[in-house]
Amino acid sequence: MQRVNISRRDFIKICIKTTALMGLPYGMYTKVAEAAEKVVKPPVVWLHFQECTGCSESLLRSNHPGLSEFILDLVSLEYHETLMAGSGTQAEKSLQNAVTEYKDSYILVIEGAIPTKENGVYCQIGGKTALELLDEMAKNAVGIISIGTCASYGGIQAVEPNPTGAVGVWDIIKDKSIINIPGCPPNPYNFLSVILYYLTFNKFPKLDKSNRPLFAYGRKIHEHCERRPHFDAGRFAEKYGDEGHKNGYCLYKLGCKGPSTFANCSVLRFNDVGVWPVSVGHPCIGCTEHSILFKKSIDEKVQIHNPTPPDTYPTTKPIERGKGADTITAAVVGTVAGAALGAGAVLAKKLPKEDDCEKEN
Ligand code: FSX
Ligand code: SF4
Ligand code: F3S
Repeated sequence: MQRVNISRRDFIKICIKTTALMGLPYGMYTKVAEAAEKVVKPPVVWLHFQECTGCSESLLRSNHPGLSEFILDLVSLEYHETLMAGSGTQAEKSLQNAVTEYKDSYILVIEGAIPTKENGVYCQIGGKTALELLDEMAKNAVGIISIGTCASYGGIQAVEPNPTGAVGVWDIIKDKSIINIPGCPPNPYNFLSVILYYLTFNKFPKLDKSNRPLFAYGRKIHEHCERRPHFDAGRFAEKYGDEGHKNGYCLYKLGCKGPSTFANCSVLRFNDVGVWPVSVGHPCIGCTEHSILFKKSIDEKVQIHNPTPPDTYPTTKPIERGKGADTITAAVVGTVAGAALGAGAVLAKKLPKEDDCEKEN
């Protein structure tokens, strides 16, 4: 760690943060740290298919001291087209060497979707299609991590009419543990935590029905959103740049998919400066949800309850002392309607959810 400029203090801080993220008791961070210090690193083969490389970028451009170095030091990266120094036949040889040397023990990381039409001709590396490469490399892997929404579910490539027949890894490989870490791009800490979980417990974490680690995707972002009090009080931004938007009101009416999106963005945040889409005024577009991302337009509202116009979204104004009853009534109606929306969300939370189911992996 010192070699890659990570101080003991930073090392412990990252271990504590990931321990909390994995939902483990605080004291477990010592076990996580021990696992991270293991001399034998798990070999990782990382393949790129149809994607923008944003997943690797988000991991490498993190500005937390040494996070990318930390991640890259945890594993033995045998092959990664964007990062490796070798190219051409030299690179292909290192891929074959990895398969021979680490048969049945390497973790296969896939970034990007896999085109399936015309026998997969739309993505080829070293003369092999992504389909062939995935099939070949999956056979001898101990497990597969699909990083990003593209590798998990097809992502932007799979948008109708999906000209290349792009799909996610789990649509093709059926006989391996597949851990989906969706997000476009995903938070690097979620990837780091899956690796640390594997190193600590020698198995992959529990997954939801969409094969996402429950510790990271077990709750809706709406539950911990800082704009939630505005949602509950019926205070919404109506248009970009209006007073509500400037005042940090809830973005539901601008199409925020937070009430239907399972992810930890509102808690974990991005770039180590505490931001996430909603905090900077953009509605969540549900980038971790295969039924939402690129399927619902940005301004389309997700259903929370059956709205009963016209008082579902009343205009709300701050209650000012000494003002007429109208203003107060508007605010009170707004609060009641907002509470109804909130109650709808709470009720929905108690109903069985598609992703509530846990899977042993
Ligand atoms: Fe996809 Fe990754 Fe979106 Fe890009 O490479 S998840 S297009 S941000 O980054 O695969
Ligand atoms: Fe936050 Fe969006 Fe939920 Fe509003 S709808 S509280 S902005 S997650
Ligand atoms: Fe994606 Fe929504 Fe989080 S768009 S990054 S799931 S806030």
